[in-house]
Amino acid sequence: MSVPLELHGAKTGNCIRVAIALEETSVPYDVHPVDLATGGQRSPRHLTLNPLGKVPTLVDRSVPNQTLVLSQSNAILLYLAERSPGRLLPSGVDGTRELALERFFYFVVDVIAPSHAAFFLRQSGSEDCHVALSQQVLERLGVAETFLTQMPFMAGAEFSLADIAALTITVSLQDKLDWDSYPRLRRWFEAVTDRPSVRRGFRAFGV
Ligand SMILES: N[C@@H](CCC(=O)N[C@@H](CS)C(=O)NCC(=O)O)C(=O)O
Repeated sequence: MSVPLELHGAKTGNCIRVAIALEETSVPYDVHPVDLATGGQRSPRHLTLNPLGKVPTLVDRSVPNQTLVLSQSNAILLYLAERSPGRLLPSGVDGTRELALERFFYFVVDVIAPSHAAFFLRQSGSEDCHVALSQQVLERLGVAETFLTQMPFMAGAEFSLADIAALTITVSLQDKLDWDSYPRLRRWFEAVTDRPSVRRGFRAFGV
């Protein structure tokens, strides 16, 4: 019998992306909730897994005597893609895999990371910088409209890591987007949020 993976995390974008990837690949996993509100991420138990005191953390005990612990959400996503060939990244050598990776990194580096920075700027009282960076994040998300010109998903004919990366940030910005300007993005959003794996991933840490 296969040993379920352990996903230690909470209801955050970084953790939900991992849960969606696990659901999409049908890999058995157990959720280990970490209560961020009460500092569970800094508990001695969690720190033995992730000394940075962050979530998500994935533990794979499926290979005897070789427990694998990963604590960067994007490294986890790439690991899951390698573990299930063809499910989260195209496996062909025709450029489709490279496009999926390019778009995945676009959302992770050019949209999600500055969005986190904008949140930090607001918390630290830099309102002008927060507003300017938030506007740029929205514009960059809007670029996704061009990715969808001839394809149903962010990087082609198949759902991939690029869609997972685009999804959680779109959910968090959905009230700020001028949807009428982005008809393809709207169609994509409606389709991917309706996927059973995505629905289950969003519910992994509770509704
Ligand atoms: N680069 C890390 C960031 C991890 C991270 O910042 N996690 C947040 C939740 S999404 C966290 O653990 N916050 C609690 C804290 O910083 O105390 C990743 O992508 O996994």
